[in-house]
Amino acid sequence: MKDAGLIRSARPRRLPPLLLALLPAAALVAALNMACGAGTKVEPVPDPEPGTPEAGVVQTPPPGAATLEVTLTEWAITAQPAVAAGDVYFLATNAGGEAHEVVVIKTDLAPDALPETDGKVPEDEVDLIGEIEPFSPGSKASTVFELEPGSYVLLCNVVKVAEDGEIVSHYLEGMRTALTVQ
Ligand SMILES: [Cu+2]
Repeated sequence: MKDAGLIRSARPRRLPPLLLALLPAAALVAALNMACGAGTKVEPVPDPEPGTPEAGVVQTPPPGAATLEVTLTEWAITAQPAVAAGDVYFLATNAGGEAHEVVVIKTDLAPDALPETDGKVPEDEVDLIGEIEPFSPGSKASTVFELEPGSYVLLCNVVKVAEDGEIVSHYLEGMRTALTVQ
């Protein structure tokens, strides 16, 4: 600092810890405001689920596993229609603007014919294999399931309740697709 002598008597230019802690949140709010366009008032939308979904975690596929790439958007879940039985490495990409999940169900029912209550497929009333928990837009997540031959459905079981009470069911909006394991 070549001009240190000039400000020797000045107090250190450091922000109080509380302000420092608030800076990231303030930057985020500013970024969100910008994303919504200048002059747009941002109304907070309550989230029925605790916490905000985080970015997905991608693991290395185990040797010998078949890979199934899954893409999530509003409102579709897409994947190749068939995959080989055994270890299946699910690699999911959230290409949408909201958090989504991947639920794997073994069923002979059509993807749009599963039981449904208040927009959700009751996971205790179906043969649930497992799921990738909701993860944030723009990220990827992976998991491995050992699948036997048969018919399956992949779906997103997220249900959002807006401030006005309107229910948005990702399943009912169309986030469901069939998968055949051979
Ligand atoms: Cu979804």
